[in-house]
Amino acid sequence: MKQSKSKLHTQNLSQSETRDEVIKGRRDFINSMALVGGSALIGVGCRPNSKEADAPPLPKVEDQHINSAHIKPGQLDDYYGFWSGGQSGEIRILGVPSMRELKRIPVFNRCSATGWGATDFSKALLDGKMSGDTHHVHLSYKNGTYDGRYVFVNDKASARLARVNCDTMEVDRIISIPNSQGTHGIFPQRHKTGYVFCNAEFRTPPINDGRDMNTPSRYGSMHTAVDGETMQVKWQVLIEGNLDLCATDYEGKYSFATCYNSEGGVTLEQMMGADQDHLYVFNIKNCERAVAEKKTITLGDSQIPVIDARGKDSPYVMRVPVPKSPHGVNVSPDGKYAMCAGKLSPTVSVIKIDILAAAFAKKISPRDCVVAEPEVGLGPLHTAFDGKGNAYTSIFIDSVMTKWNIDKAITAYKSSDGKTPNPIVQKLDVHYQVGHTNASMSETKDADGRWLIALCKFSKDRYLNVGPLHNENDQLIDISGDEMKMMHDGPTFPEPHDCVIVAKDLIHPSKIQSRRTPRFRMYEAWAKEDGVNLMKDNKVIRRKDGVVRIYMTSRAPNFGMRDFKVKTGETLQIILTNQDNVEDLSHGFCVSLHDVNFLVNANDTNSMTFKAGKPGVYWYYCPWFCHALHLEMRGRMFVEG
Ligand code: K7E
Ligand code: CUA
Repeated sequence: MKQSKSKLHTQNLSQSETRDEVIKGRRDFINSMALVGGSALIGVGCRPNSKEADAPPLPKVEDQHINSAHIKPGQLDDYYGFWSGGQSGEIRILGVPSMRELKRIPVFNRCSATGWGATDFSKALLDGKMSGDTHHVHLSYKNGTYDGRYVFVNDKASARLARVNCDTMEVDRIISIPNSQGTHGIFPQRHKTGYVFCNAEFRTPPINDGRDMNTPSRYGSMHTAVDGETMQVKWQVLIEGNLDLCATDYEGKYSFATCYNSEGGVTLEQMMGADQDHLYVFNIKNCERAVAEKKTITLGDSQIPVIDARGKDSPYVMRVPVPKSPHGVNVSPDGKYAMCAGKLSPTVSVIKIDILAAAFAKKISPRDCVVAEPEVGLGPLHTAFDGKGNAYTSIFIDSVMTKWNIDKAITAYKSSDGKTPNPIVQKLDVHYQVGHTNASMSETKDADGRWLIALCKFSKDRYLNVGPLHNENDQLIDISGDEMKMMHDGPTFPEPHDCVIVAKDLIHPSKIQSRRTPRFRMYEAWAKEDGVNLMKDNKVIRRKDGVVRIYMTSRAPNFGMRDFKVKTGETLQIILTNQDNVEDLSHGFCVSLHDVNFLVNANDTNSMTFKAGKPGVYWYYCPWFCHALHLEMRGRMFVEG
């Protein structure tokens, strides 16, 4: 089926021209709202309420019997999808292409099922905070592809970075990013587990202790380098504008950050003021040199070295001018280009990475690094790749995915009319208002052009009505052929901003709890202090500091202690070790009327601290169905006055 790209293009356009009026009407409504002003684009809270809007959409997903996304019962998926959980503060693991949700990893949230947020280890990590806003999930790299060790995720709400250990699929570290608010774009280096860069989206007074509150001209934001191995903050670069999305190159030379508020505005109108903003390019070697040579400052209580790069281009940072309020930045799998999506401009600016050095050396101007700027549609946000020379940009206002050819875009940019050849290959409708997109292995040198995900912010009438809070709609698109084909709808709980799709062979979690994470170092230290063998002993230790540590074991369908005695008001610490070394055999520990409930996996130890309540008998029990006598797996806590 040889078909010229241009023919395909015309076909698809004519297809969408004859598209059902219902959808057209609906979309026109949204577009008109979005075009009224920036506010509509940012808060498209204005859902259509017209009669047309309630009409059912066309059945557009491919039938299941010809659907390449169909995974039979018992069949395994080809990819792990790591989804950010948005406002839920968690990470989710989906199987791709089935889009089955396989797991939720609590990160910044309180999770009743696992006890995350209440267990001793998680409580220490979370430091009293119970909510988060995750946007960007990325894995650690080696030589341009995933090394299967860590998942990093940001918390925009409290300016934190968390790391999940892929062995246990649990969070092992959470750190706060100093001098920052709105930690948004993050991206790890791709040549090795080096830095994870974190962008502060909100400009604040550099020392934010009450000074300069009403002097926004003094505000700035931070590009922060965190060591992905030790999770220590190494250095920061202070910038005048704000920093939105983040990306790294493949060689460890540069990191990128989009800036939609080069105006330094504090209101929406001010932030939208200029027709031009920037892609910041950070020169990592030069930054490291400045840190080594102590050409840095410190701010307030923070001891982290800060490079003050506000105001003008320097050896540390260069500002590539790009049109109006850019959003996503994504680097192509061949490492050659950084794609900067225009958001309020219908374009994607293509920045050629290997000529950035010449611009840093002032041999060419920063704008000369832009080698293409194809028009892709209204409201371009993020770009994914198939490894075959095509880019796929999510178009928020138009609700389409635009497939475009990178080489053609570069040729067109150089051509006399700036438009020939037409780089646009196809536009595919998605439902509705797509934010992020990603493709299988797209963020690695091994992008394989198999699957594309559109994370749609609105689902409207796509599913059964479940009340005012609608689900999001994640759509799966087959990109293995010449044409994009919609294969699957997947409703998700708000709001997965982003996802990455990882070949299954790269991820190898343990099936039985591995006891090599920082959590176990904590328990081993406690056991040593108390002279206890975690794996065997069932003991109540009354410590000098007043804490009563109750070491207990479990083996289906028994706890190692049938009962124990404590006093009202005593601080109790239950440390439960699951002796069952059997795949999929989890127990848990729940103490009636005490708000104590946590999970203990096979070969796991977990713990929670609480105060003994009023005198009486309180049953503790195993909340995880583990055995025919699971309901009998319980014991009594005697609380004496
Ligand atoms: Cu585009 Cu937070 Cu990644 Cu959402 S950001 S869409
Ligand atoms: Cu152990 Cu139920």
